[in-house]
Amino acid sequence: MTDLAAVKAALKTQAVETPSWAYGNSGTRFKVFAQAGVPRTPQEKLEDAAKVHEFTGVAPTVALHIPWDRVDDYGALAKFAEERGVRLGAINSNTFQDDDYKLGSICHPDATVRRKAVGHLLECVDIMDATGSRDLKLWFADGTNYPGQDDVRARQDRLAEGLAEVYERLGDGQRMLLEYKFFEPAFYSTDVPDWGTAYAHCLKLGEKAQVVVDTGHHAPGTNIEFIVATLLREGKLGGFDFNSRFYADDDLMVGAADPFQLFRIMYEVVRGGGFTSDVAFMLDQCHNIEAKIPAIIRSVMNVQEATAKALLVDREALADAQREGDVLGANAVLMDAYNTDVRPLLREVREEMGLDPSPLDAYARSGWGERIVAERVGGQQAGWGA
Ligand code: PSV
Ligand code: MN
Repeated sequence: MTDLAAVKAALKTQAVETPSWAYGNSGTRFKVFAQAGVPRTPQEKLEDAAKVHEFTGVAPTVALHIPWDRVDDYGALAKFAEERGVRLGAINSNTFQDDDYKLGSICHPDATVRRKAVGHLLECVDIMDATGSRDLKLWFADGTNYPGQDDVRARQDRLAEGLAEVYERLGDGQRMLLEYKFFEPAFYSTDVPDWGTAYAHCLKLGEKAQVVVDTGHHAPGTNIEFIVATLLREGKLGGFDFNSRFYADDDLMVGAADPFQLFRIMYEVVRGGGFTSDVAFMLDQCHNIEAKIPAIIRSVMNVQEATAKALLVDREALADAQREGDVLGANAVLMDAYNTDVRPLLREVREEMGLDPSPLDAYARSGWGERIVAERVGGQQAGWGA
């Protein structure tokens, strides 16, 4: 039997980090569709993120992307966030949008470009000092398009050297989260393509270096929950970038494409003790055609629902069935939890937290969506590169 009170208590402590870039305009390589009311500044992104937290109660931090969220005074930005009930979360670096990075950043064959990339990463740690952020999130667009284009092994050496310099700069309580992605923008080889490569680098660097699993960064059919279980077992799961994919790195709402996969992942998180550890649960999504704030609220709720189902798994009954080799019985225990309608439970949890049981309805009633459309007129809307 699962202890419902414990499940509820766990759900109340959940924290999902929303990404500042999800509030801005985004699109595909074909078109970025602008939406009315989109933030023009990092501060306006934080105002929107504060609304997501206000109505869900479980989205207390916001990830920043540098340079998209560059400001003169990061301490003041952190204060601005706190005044609205949220905090600044992971600092995401960007070594993929300058012309210099055509052949890579930290793995580039030219030492001058590598220095520039490492300089940017060190600047991100300076920003973390000012914002009080714990995590530096690293994703490298580095790789090659053609066999022979560069020495793939030398690129690994350059990567290790650059990462080591940044690692040395981390302060107490700060971490470096290394993200992998199997392809794109490079098409032949990618310098951090998979969890094994990320893990190998993190292991050598030390305990402040951890792996990030972006759920969209895998080939079709990859058993992501196995990766999660393995990284947790090794103490190397730093966090998630949640989103869902139908084809490649689609960045759609987490849990939209495959809620069962999200449940399986969250089950391994719960099973491996990751739910009560330092694993960062972040969203990394882009809302190209749908309303952004409701889509982010929906995504947070999808993570909550998958977590609730994972917490409801009768672990004792499962262990018994597994021990007895009861294949169908064990599968049934897992499926019973997955097939539970957890929406009434979550409504209760929200009421007990002093929230409206329906975050989306409460948001719609709040008038915030209409207010930002009316007030955010003129100026340059935030979007990729801004
Ligand atoms: C790369 O596709 C990525 O997932 C990294 O996390 C970046 O920081 C983010 O997208 C930018 O949207
Ligand atoms: Mn990501």
